[in-house]
Amino acid sequence: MSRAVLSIGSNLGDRLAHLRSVVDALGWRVRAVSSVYSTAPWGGVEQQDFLNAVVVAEDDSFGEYDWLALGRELESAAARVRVQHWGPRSLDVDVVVCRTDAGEVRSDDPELLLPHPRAHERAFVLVPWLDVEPDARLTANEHTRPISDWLADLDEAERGGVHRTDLALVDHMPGAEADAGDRP
Ligand code: PH2
Ligand code: MG
Ligand code: MG
Repeated sequence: MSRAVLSIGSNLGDRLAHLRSVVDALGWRVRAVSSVYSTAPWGGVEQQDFLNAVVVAEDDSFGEYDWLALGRELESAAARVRVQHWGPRSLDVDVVVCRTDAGEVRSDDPELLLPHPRAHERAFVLVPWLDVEPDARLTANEHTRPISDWLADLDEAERGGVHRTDLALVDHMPGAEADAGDRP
């Protein structure tokens, strides 16, 4: 079993379509999809607001690098443009945490740091994640705490920049339906 929490974001082009492309590509792997949030840019680069969401996905045959590879493929497919570190992008897919039968994956690989080392500082990750896994815990700086506690520690300004929208990534929660047909 491999279960990943993916943070997805876009602030260029058709932002909602870019986020939807992730849910569509994940297909039967999707277990939960958060609301879509409009979020003030984090990281000090002046740029357009983002749309952000969190998706939980499972695939027995996947390891953590498979989630990374799939995320990168989808970023390319969205013709990702990134000129500046932490700057505007058409689609960003980040693996926040990954759990396998062996437990939670920890990775020091600079290409795939797990758990994501900045997730606990980002309301645009924690708020949508709470929608889909209200009891989730996250390790940062050697502390493992409920994500609601990490969120409570953030500045009011940081939390206040994250607004739930009426936009949706799925019309209904995915289940055993027609497009589940490619499940192995
Ligand atoms: N992604 C970044 C940098 N800043 N800010 C928001 N609000 N949402 C993002 O997804 C985001 C960001 C780098 O990945
Ligand atoms: Mg990112
Ligand atoms: Mg990224």
